[in-house]
Amino acid sequence: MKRNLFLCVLGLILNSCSGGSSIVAPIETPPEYNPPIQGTSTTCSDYTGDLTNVIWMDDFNDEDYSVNWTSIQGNGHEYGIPGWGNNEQQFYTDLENNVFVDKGCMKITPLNQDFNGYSYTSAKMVTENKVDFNHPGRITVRFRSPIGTGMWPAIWMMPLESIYGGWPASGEIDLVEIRGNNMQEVLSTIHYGSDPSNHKYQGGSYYLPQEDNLNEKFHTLTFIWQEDQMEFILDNQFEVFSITKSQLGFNENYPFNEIFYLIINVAVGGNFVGNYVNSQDLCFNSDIDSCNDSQRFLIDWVIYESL
Ligand SMILES: [Ca+2]
Repeated sequence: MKRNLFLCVLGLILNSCSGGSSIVAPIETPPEYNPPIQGTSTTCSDYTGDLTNVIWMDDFNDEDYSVNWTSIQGNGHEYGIPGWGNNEQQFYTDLENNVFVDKGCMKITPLNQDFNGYSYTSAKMVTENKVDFNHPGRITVRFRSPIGTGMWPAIWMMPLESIYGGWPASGEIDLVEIRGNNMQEVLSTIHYGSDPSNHKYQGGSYYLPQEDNLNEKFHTLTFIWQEDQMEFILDNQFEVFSITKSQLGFNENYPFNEIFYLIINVAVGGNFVGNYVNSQDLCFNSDIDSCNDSQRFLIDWVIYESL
């Protein structure tokens, strides 16, 4: 996804501020598309696993999410990075139609909605200055993806203090990125490099069978975070990606042993999804009552454990 101020503008010029997302995973095969399933409001679960090692968790049983999460506004202009550095087309709001907690889930809804000169609205939720994450630890998110061409749901992390410099020098950790027109692919990626012109990334993807697709079933992604080592596991069994400091070739300024915060959002359009949006795949703010949860990003719970 995206990041930092004027360095990022430079990154735009150099076509390197996308968080690499557009670079990391060009569309390799024609995506399989299924029309949204019809359904009513989804009832989510309560976490039932072992609580022994829990440092922090959010099961989204409180309608007021603001204890743990802040809703970021805008399209990036305020941060000097229009389109959030990726040519994204949405304007983020904290309006209930874009983000709310319901039946045990946080639900993010990308919408057709004219707003401040943009054609789409959505939500971007961050734990910055509310919940910190560090190694050694394990972060697991249970989620279900919206389906639709142009949607870009993501669960990722940025450094709380960019002590090695602006993006990407202080790192970026993408736990989950999904293209809304491909419900079988999960991508995990890390970004680093001394400056935007030297942006580097490493990542992997896992392809689910159609019967286990991301839109019809919940999945979990676990980020196992150790000193000089990171591992991304889907559904507690499939490795999406793993990497070590030595594999990355770091001797110093390795940025991934620092404190990060969590981000959950749905972008609309942008380089990662090929800059094409099928607006009919998104709900309409003018007809919000007919919007169903298959077109929303559902976050059932987030759990942060010690190792
Ligand atoms: Ca829940």
